[in-house]
Amino acid sequence: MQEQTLAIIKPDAFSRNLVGPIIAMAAEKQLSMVAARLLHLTRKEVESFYYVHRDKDFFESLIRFMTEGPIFVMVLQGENALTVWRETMGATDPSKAEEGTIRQRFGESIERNAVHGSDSPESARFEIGFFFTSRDLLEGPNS
Ligand code: 3AN
Repeated sequence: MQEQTLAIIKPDAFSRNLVGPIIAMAAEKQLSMVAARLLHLTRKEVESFYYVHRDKDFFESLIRFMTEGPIFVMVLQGENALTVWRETMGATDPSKAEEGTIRQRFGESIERNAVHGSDSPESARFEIGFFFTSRDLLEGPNS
């Protein structure tokens, strides 16, 4: 099934110039970029984006991390894009991520784990809509 997922290259990876290598890893898995933006999130934006985690102990620290520098946000499209991108990222905790995954290669800790990917079709819809309008998508269902 053709799907679209939201992917973020987080501040830790962006600041280490890892946008290129990470995009290359997505392309190797036949995921196409259909929208992209470079931005520096505000505290309010991170609070809204990660609102499902608002009650977690790590929420405040996650906000600090996600606002510390620019991020690269993109919509990736392809066959089973949600699963394929999550497999390409690896486990949330880089020390548990499989060999060759993005987080195993580039993640520094469970928090500073280089990338984000939507975890369900509902999250993908919310997250894509959070950053993009249908006009921003090159070849989406609405174009
Ligand atoms: P994933 O990004 O693998 O879907 P989530 O949705 O559980 O993981 O967590 C969202 C983000 O919150 C993670 N990418 C990570 O930056 C941070 N995070 C998750 N669990 C922890 C934790 N136990 N301690 C610190 N930060 C965490």
